[in-house]
Amino acid sequence: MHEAELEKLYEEMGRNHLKPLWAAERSIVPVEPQPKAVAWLWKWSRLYDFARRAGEMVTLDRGGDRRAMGLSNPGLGGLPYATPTLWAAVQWLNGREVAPAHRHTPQAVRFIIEGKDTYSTVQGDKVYLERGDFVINPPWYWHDHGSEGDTPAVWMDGLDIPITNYLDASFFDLGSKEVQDVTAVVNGSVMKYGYGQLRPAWEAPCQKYSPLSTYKWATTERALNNLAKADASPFDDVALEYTNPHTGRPVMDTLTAWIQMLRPGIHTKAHRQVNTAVYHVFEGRGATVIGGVRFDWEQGDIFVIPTWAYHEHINESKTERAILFSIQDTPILVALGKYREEALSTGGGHQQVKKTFDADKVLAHK
Ligand code: 1HN
Repeated sequence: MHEAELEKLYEEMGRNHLKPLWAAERSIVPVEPQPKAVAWLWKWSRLYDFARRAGEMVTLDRGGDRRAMGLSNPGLGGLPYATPTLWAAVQWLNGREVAPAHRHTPQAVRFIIEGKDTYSTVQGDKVYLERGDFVINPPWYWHDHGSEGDTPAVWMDGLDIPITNYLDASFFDLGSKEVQDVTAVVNGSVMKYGYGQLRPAWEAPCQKYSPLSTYKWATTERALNNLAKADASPFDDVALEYTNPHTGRPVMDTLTAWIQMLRPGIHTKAHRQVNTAVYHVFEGRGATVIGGVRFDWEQGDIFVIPTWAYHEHINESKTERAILFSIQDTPILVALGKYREEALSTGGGHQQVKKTFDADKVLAHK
């Protein structure tokens, strides 16, 4: 009698759009995160080939104005997102091509993989880009890109599109000018603000967004080499976060970016965090063990670390460094009071490797 009455109660509640917590409490408030996104790796050879073919076949116009190929995490049911909070892509720009000016509320960063005679103009600040440069694009800032030479440019984009759409906060403005007016001297923000510990004396500090639109590779590499001589993290080896030099804070409210060097012979300790990350292998080869699965990587590959998964990095080369660029959603978790991290306490800080990742084999099993 009791069972049937209870069923009836739940059924009536359902018809009135009510859901009893007690009947599904652990799925509504899990004991720990139950991420749907999975650890994954995309090989550069394939990413590059697809992007190059799109470069031959797809023209840029004001309807589709960026040739960006988004990474779609196989755990997210076909959504075009790398993680629940991060959109990441490989973007291809042909020589002598322009990606026209527009602006939007999603916040963006770019990391240049290949580029010669390529520029980005962000809110009137035109900066020429080279391999290893890092570019920021605050929300609602105008931006256009162009290639003035004959060679293509390729970069990785990171945007907070998933969280912007979750919050129903996306706005996009195509504007009327294909190319923005350049309002400062070319490479101006790098020359003015590229020496983080020194600031033009007559200006106030930039509190909200970094005054520097492009972080040049030469400066980044010098910082990595010097940090390697002074200190390193047991979990991430020689790791640097890109910051607003005037505040020390991450460059965006919703995402941050790191550059890290794994020195020859390094095997870091495992830890896990409540955040998600998309890594691009800028240089070298090595492996990252994520949740007990070994992901071998080489230059250009892109891989995802989902939330709350133990991960550790390995560079087995005796002579060559490996360099990883990553975007991470940590600022959102920190701002909302939900960030946690934990070191692996067993196995001397190292995970047991249960298998090696092979995208084609995983797909074959499906
Ligand atoms: C965008 O403006 C860029 O400027 C890249 O390079 C990716 C994805 C969605 C909307 C705007 C870019 C984008 C984007």
